[in-house]
Amino acid sequence: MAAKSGPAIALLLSVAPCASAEAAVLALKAVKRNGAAIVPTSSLTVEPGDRIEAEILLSGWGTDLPQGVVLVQATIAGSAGFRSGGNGTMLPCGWDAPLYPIACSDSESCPIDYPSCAAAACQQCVGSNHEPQQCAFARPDPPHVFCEPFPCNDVQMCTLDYRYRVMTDESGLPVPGIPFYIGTLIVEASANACGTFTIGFVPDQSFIEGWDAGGFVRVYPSLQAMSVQVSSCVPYPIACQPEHCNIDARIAYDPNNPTIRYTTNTLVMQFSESTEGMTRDDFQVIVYGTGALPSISEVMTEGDLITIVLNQRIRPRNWTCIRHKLSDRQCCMGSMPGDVDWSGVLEFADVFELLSNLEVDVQPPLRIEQCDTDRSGVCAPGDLPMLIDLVNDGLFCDPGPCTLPECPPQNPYP
Ligand SMILES: [Ca+2]
Ligand SMILES: [Ca+2]
Repeated sequence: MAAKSGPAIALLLSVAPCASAEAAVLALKAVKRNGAAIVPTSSLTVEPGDRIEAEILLSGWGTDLPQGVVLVQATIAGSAGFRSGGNGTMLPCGWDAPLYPIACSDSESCPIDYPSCAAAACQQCVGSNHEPQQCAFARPDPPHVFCEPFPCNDVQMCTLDYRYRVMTDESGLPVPGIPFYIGTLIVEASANACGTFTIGFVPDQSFIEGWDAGGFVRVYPSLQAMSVQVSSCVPYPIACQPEHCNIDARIAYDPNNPTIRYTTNTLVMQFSESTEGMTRDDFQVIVYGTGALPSISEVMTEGDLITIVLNQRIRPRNWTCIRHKLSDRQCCMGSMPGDVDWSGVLEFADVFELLSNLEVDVQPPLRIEQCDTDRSGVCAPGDLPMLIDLVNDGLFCDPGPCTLPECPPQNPYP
C-alpha cells in the first residue's frame, strides 16, 4: 500500500496549483534600495533618506482572463500611503507640489512655495522642481506593451494617487506565471521619516480588462501593498518655552544684592507625542560656558508638554541647554544682560536699539526679555540708565569681554 500511495501523493501535489484557481494579484514590490538591486519584496526596512525603487507587478490573471490581459490600470493610494508612517513622508521623488493639490487658473492665485500654475500638472500650483515623471513611469517593456497609438509611458500624476495604465499588444500577450511589469515608482524616505509606511492601491480604480469565454470583462485583482519600515519613532521635542536660542537680556541679579538671581530656572518642552511617563532621567543639563552645572529638581508632564525645573537659575553669559537623551535634541536658554539686539555681544549698539524701541522705531517691537533691562516688568525709559551702566562698566562681566557664545544647535547630532 505504501508503495502505491507515493505516486498518488505526487500526482495530487502536481495538480494542486491548478486545482486552486489562482486569482489575479496586483502588487507593489521594492526592487532596488539606493540604486542596488534587491530581491523583489513587499516588505522591507530602510533608513531615513533612503530611495526605494518599486515596481507594480501583475500576476495570476490566467484564471480570470485566460485569453490574456488587454488593459491594466493601477492607481497608487499615495495621498494616504506616502505619509502613513509615524512621522515624515515617503514621497515620490520629483514631487514638488502640495500633498493635497491646489487647483488654479493662473499663477497669481498660487501660494509662494508653489508659485506656478502648471497646465501639465493638471492646472495645479507646483514648485520650480516639480518633475514627477522622473520617478513614476512605465518602461516600454517588450513584447507585451502596446505603445502605439497610446503612449507606453501613461502615468497620470495630477494627485499623489498616481494612475498607471498599460495596454498590451495582442501579438505579445503576457505569459502566465511570469509577473507582468506595469510600472515603476521611486519613493524617498524623508530625513525625519519613522514608523511603517504602507503604500498600496486604490481598490475601485485598480483593475484589469480582457477577454474570457463570455466576452470582454473587467476584473478587480487582489491588491498587495508595499510595507516599508523606517527606524522606529521616538518622541522628540518640537518646541520649547523659552524658545531655543532665546536670550534673556534683562539684568540677571538684583541690582542691590547680586546673590539674588532673577533669571529663569524653568523650561517647558513640547513633544511630538505625549510626555506621560517621562522622568528627569530622560534629560541631561548641559552648560555651554563657565559655572556650575544645574541639576533637574523636578519634571511635570501634561499632555505633550513637560515642564523641567532646575535646581538653580541660569547664569549670565552661558547657554543652559536641556537635552532629551533619546532623541538627542535640546532646547537652549541664554542669559546676557544688556544684549538688547541679541547679537551675543554687549556694546553701544544695544543702547541705540533700546532707544529706537522706546521711540517705536523697531518693528516688530522688542520682546520684554530684550528691552526690560531693569526687570521692572515693562520696557520704559528707566531701562536706559541701567543699560548704559552695563555697557560702560561691564558691570557684571568682569573679568573679560561681555559676550555670549554662539547658540548650540537644537539637534547636536543630526
Ligand atoms: Ca548686542
Ligand atoms: Ca524696565
